[in-house]
Amino acid sequence: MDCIFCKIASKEISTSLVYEDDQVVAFRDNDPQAPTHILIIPREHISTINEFNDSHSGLISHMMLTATQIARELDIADDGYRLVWNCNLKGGQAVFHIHLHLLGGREMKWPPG
Ligand code: D5M
Repeated sequence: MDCIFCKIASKEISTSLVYEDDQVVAFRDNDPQAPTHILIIPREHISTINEFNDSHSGLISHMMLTATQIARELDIADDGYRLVWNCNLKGGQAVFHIHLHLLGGREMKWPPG
């Protein structure tokens, strides 16, 4: 499968790695929308969050906990940050391997565009 995030997870493509374990990889977004912009991806290929089912509950929890841990480690937790899942084209998804955006280091606007 020709998936850029699978290639990042398998280290076929190098990236600015922030964290990795047996389930997830976190790296800096190459088109940052905030001073801190990290993507947390599962090693497993899942195209969109529409595919989530009960078997993914542990993974979803782990991705969220990884994001909050990275936010603390990068010192954006106290000021505040945003976690975003984009789903499908109208949801703003461009890469079809799910990823959780962690954005911080600036004030966020609401509603998002
Ligand atoms: O977000 C997809 C995000 O993925 C977008 O912010 C750019 C980022 N991206 C794409 N390719 C790379 C590589 N190779 N390294 C780092 N970041 C990357 P979406 O929610 O799908 O719009």
